Amino acid sequence: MTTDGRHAAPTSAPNAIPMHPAPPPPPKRPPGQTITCPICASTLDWESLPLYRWDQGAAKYVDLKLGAGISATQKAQSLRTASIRCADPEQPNAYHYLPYSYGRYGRPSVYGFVGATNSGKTHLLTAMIGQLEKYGLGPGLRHRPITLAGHQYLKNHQIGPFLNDSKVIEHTRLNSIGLVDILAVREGDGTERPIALFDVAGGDLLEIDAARKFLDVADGLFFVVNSDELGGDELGDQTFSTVLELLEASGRLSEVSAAIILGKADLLRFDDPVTRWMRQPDQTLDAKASLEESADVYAYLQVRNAHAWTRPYRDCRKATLHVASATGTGAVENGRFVRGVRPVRVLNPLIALMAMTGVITSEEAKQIGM
Ligand SMILES: Nc1nc2c(ncn2[C@@H]2O[C@H](COP(=O)(O)OP(=O)(O)OP(=O)(O)O)[C@@H](O)[C@H]2O)c(=O)[nH]1
Ligand SMILES: [Mg+2]
Ligand SMILES: [Zn+2]
Repeated sequence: MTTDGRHAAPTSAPNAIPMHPAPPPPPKRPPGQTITCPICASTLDWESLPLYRWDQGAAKYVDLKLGAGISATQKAQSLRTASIRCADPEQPNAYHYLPYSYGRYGRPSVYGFVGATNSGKTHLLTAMIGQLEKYGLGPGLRHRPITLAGHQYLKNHQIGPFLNDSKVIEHTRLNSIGLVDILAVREGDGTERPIALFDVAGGDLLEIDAARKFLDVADGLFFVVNSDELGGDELGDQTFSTVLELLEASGRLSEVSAAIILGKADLLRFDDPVTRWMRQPDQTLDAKASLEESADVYAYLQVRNAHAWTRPYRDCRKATLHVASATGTGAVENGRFVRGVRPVRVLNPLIALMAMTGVITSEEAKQIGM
């Protein structure tokens, strides 16, 4: 999908590609709950919207007809890859399409990545989803992908080449809507809660209104500090301040939680306390350790004269700070990380954000974030 309301070819719009069977029955959506469109912020009564499907041959969205005679399995399969259409209120006759699964399970908790171009957002997100697939979220937490077709596409075209073949991921296409994946998360025997992950090109965050519309619905943000740029600009990352100012202007700053990630931490592996935290376990829900790590990273950023990068910690509703590396290594030759890829502590920020935004609600989770 493109931000100007036209739709892109499905090869670049993973959610549009139907390819994966195995239907799990969806939990019921809370009755009467509306969903806010993450692209234009319209309020949508999800179940009343007509359904569409991507027609590969015609290269466009067409009406999805669920004939009266189809079986429950066929219907579930069609719905899993169906889309809904939203009419952009600001652009007459402009439409955009969202996966039907996006709002099917209730209002998703929306998380986005914020940081300048090259800060490492997409590698971090990819490593996060990859590690999640491999190791899960840790004790007491379960997850499953909701947009199965989109998730499969992501696995085949981004996560696999990155984790298995150590391939460098390309910069995020400018002017593209950044919904990357939707997951359902369940804590113990509790209800499943959907989370939606957004990745936007750093350049778009600074300039393109449409690309940052998801800020109107965001519950949590990963602010990615580029370790390679520390000390380079004392004013910090301009995308951080731009996003925080936009949230303040719309009165949403007090609703949004933040996980500040000192990313590409492999570049700082000889600095204490970075080296110490890199050796600590991932997939942990531990309020005491989280507070200690936050305090250490905060202090480290102060020492490195990077005070401005800690602003989300002061401004947002709740916040934590983390040490993480998407790749574990930096050297690149011919589009590959030459020493292979070994993500370090990429899941803790996700778990912390889920705790801060109320997706997980145990006593320990409630104590995460200041
Ligand atoms: N050393 C090291 N380098 C990394 C790591 N993650 C990413 N990089 C490098 O940083 C570059 C940029 O990473 P991206 O994930 O594309 O950055 P981005 O923030 O998504 O950039 P835009 O899409 O342009 O906004 C990559 O090409 C990698 O070479 C990491 O964990 N460690
Ligand atoms: Mg990117
Ligand atoms: Zn919309």
